[in-house]
Amino acid sequence: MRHTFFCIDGHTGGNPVRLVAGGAPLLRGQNMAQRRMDFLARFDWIRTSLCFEPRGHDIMSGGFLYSPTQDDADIGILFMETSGCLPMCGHGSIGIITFGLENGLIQPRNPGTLRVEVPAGIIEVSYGEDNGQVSWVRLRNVASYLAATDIAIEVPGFGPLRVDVAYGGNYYAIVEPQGRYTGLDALGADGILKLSPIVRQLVQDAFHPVHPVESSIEGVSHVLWADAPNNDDVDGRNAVFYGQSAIDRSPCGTGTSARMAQLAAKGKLGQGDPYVSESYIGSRFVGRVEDTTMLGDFEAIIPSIEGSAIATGFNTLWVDRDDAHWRGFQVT
Ligand code: PYC
Repeated sequence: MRHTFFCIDGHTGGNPVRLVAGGAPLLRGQNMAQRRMDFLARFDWIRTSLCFEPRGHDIMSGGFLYSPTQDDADIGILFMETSGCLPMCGHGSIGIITFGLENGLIQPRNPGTLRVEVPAGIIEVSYGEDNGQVSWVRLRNVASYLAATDIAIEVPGFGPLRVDVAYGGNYYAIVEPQGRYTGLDALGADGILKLSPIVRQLVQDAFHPVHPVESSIEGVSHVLWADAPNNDDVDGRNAVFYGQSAIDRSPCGTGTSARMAQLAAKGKLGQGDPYVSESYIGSRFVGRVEDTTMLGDFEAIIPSIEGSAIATGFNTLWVDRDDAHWRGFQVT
């Protein structure tokens, strides 16, 4: 049996985005959070076959467009990546919205703006167009907050670290320079890939966050290594680790939102403040603290993230069940 998926491939700030424009399954659920759980229960092979080798790789991510469940939303997005189906993905949203608009798959009610339903909630989007191409996308993200501070862990062979956990659409363990972590350049990609799964596991063992409103969102999935800027026009650098072996090539929309929430909670960012975030490869998102709010009992911010995406081509992929590796595989 052969399944065919028509994809638009591209990247946001260097990180891959695969928009599955044809072949998405029909999902059950009253909202995108329930549809996410239905997809994971019944169709996760679509994610693994399109994200893992041989059709994808350790860093692959993307998603699907769905009709929204709420009358006032324009479109729904379900995200996929190597680690699962994220409640929210910033670079993925920017890419999916760009490719969806450029190819007529998203029809905005009011050109220039969109209300987008994602599993983590509603994101308000504005965008600019130039000759049929989307030149920028700004997301008003979901409420983001600092969930825990100063979690003490001991990383074997590396030493002690104190880590905060913040939410920006996913839960992030945030490591600031301290002790033997002197910054991204000294740690390098090898160090990030080696230490991050250990840090994530130690933080997971110490603290299990659950979203105050949407209980299907839980657990620390990503590690954000924060660093000082190395340019006057940047506010902070980061390297975000996800899945088994991925460093986000973009500045990570939900990671930057979590970082802004952490800084805001510590009085280092205020309402209206911009935050230019730079990735491991030097690509940038422009963040801003748009508003403050409450998320359950937590003080939270509404961050925005602006960036741009580039499509690199159409990609028609087959998944043939006679192939011994039809679900895809990862080499760890
Ligand atoms: O941009 O939010 C993001 C993201 C999450 C994982 C990789 N990128």
